[in-house]
Amino acid sequence: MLIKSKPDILPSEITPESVYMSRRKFIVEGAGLALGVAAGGLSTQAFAADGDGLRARAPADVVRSAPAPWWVSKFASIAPAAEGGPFSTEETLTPYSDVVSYNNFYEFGVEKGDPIANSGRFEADPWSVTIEGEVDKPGIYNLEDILKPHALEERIYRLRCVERWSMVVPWIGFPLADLIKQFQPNSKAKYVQFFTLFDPSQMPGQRSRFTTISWPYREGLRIDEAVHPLSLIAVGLYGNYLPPQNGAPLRLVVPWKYGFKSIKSIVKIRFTESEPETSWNMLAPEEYGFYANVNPEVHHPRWRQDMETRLPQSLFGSTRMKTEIFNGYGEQVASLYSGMDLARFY
Ligand SMILES: Nc1nc2c(c(=O)[nH]1)N[C@H]1C(S)=C(S)[C@@H](COP(=O)(O)O)O[C@H]1N2
Ligand SMILES: [Mo]
Repeated sequence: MLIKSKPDILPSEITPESVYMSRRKFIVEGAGLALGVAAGGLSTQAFAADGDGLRARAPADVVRSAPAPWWVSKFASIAPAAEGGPFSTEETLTPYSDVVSYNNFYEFGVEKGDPIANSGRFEADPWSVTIEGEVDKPGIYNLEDILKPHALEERIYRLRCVERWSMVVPWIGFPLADLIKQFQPNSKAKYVQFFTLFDPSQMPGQRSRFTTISWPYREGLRIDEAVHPLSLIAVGLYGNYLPPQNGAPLRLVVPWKYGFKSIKSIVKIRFTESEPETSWNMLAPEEYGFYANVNPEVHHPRWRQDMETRLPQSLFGSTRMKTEIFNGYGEQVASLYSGMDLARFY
């Protein structure tokens, strides 16, 4: 079959997920990233001096002026990421202004600029997380209890969206494995499922008539994927706390899987014996599988997955690059899938 090669990625190609939400809308990308930052209430006040030593810092002129949540005090002791190690790429970081203004967070709207525009008053503090299912220490834990035992670290990961764009983001967080150990799943726990906050009063996307996601947004991992050292619970980025549009106050980051697995603003974690429901799979099972490992050979029915555009996009074009198996983390994660047919378990 002849595949027409295109000179560059088209806006219509990098917004497929929103097609479900509003088929009639055409989406204009890229322009107005800087405006989006202004509209989202970011100010020129510098981020407090906590976190000295972190390698990657948000530029002072684009950081939120809102009172920093208390957990930012933990950032002071974070060591900078050791570049080039197994946990941090040396690739050029995607600028902070893009990371916080070009987002998928359908709870706040389906367009890339919606999350920053609509999440300015989002309340991420106080926050609690319910732990339930096949676990020895179920309960409702406040964020402090969840964060207290863990040392935070910086990790610089690639993030590859199924829409064929990618970023390089310096996260702050701790291994999901450590959080799982904290709550002691029992021997029946074969999977772990995550849920995002459901609060239509704060999340306009959950009130939308066009919505086809059955809220709350949910995701899941096999337990061996969840305890893999690359799986991260992030509470910050660029030396600062997570802005709401990136999933405040805590989110998952699974760098070898498509971005939709990296669920934001988690309020519930459930340990299960069987494979849990996941939002995009519920919506379109032929297009979005449970595994969703980045794979240049297994194409989404509407979009090839062998290339990606690295953000930022500029007026002069953008960086197209080859997509790597497991998003470049194959050496570390391929063994999780040995013997599995990755085309069948997409
Ligand atoms: N709750 C929730 N989590 C979500 C999403 C969402 O719509 N809702 N979008 C996902 C998708 S498709 C991507 S690509 C990443 C984007 O993360 P970022 O905006 O921090 O770059 O978040 C993921 N997590
Ligand atoms: Mo995505």
